[in-house]
Amino acid sequence: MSVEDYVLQKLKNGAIHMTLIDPASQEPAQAGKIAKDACSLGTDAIMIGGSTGVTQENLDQTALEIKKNSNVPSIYFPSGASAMSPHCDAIYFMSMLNSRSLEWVIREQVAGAPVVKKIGLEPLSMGYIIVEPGMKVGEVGQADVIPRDNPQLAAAYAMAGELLGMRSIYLEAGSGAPAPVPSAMIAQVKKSIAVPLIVGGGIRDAEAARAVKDAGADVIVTGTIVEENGYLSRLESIIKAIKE
Ligand code: 1GP
Repeated sequence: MSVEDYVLQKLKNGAIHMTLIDPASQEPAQAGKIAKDACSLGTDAIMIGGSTGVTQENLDQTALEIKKNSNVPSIYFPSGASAMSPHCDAIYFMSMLNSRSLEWVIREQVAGAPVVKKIGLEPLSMGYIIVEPGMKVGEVGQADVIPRDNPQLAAAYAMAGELLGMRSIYLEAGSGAPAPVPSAMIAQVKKSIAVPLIVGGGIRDAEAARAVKDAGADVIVTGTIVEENGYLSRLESIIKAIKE
């Protein structure tokens, strides 16, 4: 089964959780351990990526360890075309829709497309929208961040992505954001599109995860918490809140 079909199948039973692991944040063996723990707690997929510091080497090694230690698909969440790994099951083939720079809207994709085709990575087409504060990814991506009090603008971007043929939309507050994407914005985007809605950035506890899910997110992404000591119980309660 393709990764896209796997995700769509899962979504028939409700919202799902994805664990984001940044290859630049720990040794590959630790990434493997995190993936194993996350799988045992019921995460539905592992995303691999980070805004800075991802190299071909740390990506390949991390992806291999994750594959060895997990029983869910691994999806590369790229920060550009410079690193690409055949050891992931799929790649978010994504465009940062609200970047001011053509680099992140289309040029990296032009550089990466021939490689994705060549190594046969399954592409998961996605429109990436950065919401205030945007954190590192907003800065690196030169995003015109969506103001937190402007859900209509977020929805218009999401609709544009969908009408361009993108098969999922990601609302991103930025890794480590002080608060997740506002519920009103998630709800407005959700009712404006028919493709799966991914939401991430700043989700650190079960209460926040539940709010994001209740607002309409289909896929809830957490990253930073697994980089902290004693992440097991926190991750467990987040995944439970999403699945209940
Ligand atoms: C970043 O949305 C993800 O792309 C995860 O964010 O690290 O804040 O969980 P956190």
